[in-house]
Amino acid sequence: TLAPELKDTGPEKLLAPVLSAFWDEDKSWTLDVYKRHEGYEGLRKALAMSPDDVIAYVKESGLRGRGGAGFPTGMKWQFIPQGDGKPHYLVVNADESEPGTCKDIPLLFANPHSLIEGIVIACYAIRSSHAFIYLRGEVVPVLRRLHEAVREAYAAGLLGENVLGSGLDLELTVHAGAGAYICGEETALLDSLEGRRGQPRLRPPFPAVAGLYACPTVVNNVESIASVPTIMNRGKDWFRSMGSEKSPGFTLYSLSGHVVRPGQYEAPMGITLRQLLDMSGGMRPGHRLKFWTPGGSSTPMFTDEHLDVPLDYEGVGAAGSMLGTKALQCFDETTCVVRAVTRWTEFYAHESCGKCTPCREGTYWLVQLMRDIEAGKGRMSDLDKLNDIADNINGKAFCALGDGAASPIFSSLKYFREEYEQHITGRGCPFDPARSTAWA
Ligand code: L3W
Repeated sequence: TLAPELKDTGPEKLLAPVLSAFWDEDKSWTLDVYKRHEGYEGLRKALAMSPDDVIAYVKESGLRGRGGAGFPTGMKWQFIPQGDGKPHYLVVNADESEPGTCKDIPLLFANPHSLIEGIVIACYAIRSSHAFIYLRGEVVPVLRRLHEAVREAYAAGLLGENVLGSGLDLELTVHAGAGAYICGEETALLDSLEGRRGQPRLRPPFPAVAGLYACPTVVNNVESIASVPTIMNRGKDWFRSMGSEKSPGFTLYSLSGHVVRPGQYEAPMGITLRQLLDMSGGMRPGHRLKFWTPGGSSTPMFTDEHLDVPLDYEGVGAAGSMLGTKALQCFDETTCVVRAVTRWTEFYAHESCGKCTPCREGTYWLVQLMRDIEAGKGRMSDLDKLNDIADNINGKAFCALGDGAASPIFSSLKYFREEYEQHITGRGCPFDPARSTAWA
């Protein structure tokens, strides 16, 4: 699915800095600097079109949600019923917390106006007069910066009454969550925003029909909305000239782990981890890639056999994983896969909201088994039990948190069963015997 022109391209030509184009510039987060870089030009173009035409344009651009699921953004906007007499809301999901994912927070820190401009365009399109940014509460410096950017936008007439003389009245509220992974699930986020304990709601109805305060609501990821202004300004054909047919455009990949230069790399959809490693100096000297996640720990892990899988929804999907948030965590041969999966499983058990039994009980049980195996106290029958428990969570939990917890179990057993067995037969971790509490 990789666009033909990308197939033999060298690493240096692959970078496509758009959202990250001026992150290094002095005071990159200010309105002045943003305006020097085509800032709010996309909005001017959008306001010259009808709201329905803006929705159609975003749909034709092929932009897909950057928060994990890859749902077409324009289609989501189109779901909002018109003429229903109810208020419509836009809620931006800035609750970034998927393990390994670190793209929205740096984007908000360095270039908050790209999100604000995207919000104004989206609200004009879906006929909303109130938008919310639900930000992860711990990132206080980002919260301060967002508040400052919103203040600047109000002062410049880009928010508030009659935005740029268009007749659009728009209020933007920045809300800080209290730091729960589950609140990144769109319906738990809405409950939290309404002042309740953040737990997922049954879907359908989807938020587009009954979302915030039971009104039609679009919930979009930060990067999805921040990508809209450039699409409006430079055009959908420009956007479609990058990436692949079904996954067009540019995107932010977060590269972390045992790589020489970790960080955010903005490049077309559909490039490969091999190409990203070339850009980032590769794995640390003297070491080789052992396993990696295409989109955070919720996406089934890959190995060095998958270095050439195109990082788009189709390529990664066909190879047996999910693109997710494009959080590429790379681990070398010094990493114990059992330890890594134990750590992730502890995360899911800790973050499980407790609403549904498969996730609440299943993640707890997985942690007990994983800890035992890691400590050299496991039995061979535990491996089938792990698979069985994960199978009873996967697709049976209330929301995607459960599926996310099951996925590292399935994929690590698929690719590294031998390493689990070594922990059991050797009664301890072959990588770090000091961590084992062999009990024979
Ligand atoms: C109206 C329909 N709307 C679907 C909407 C729906 C949602 C979007 C995608 O999970 C994944 C998850 C994580 N009418 C609709 C409709 N929609 N059908 O489309 O929905 P869905 O169910 O495909 O996915 P989701 O529930 O949004 C997102 C994975 O992303 N992930 C990311 C995790 C990141 C965080 C974080 O950092 N906070 O949690 C990583 O892989 O596991 O599978 O808007 O309403 N008929």
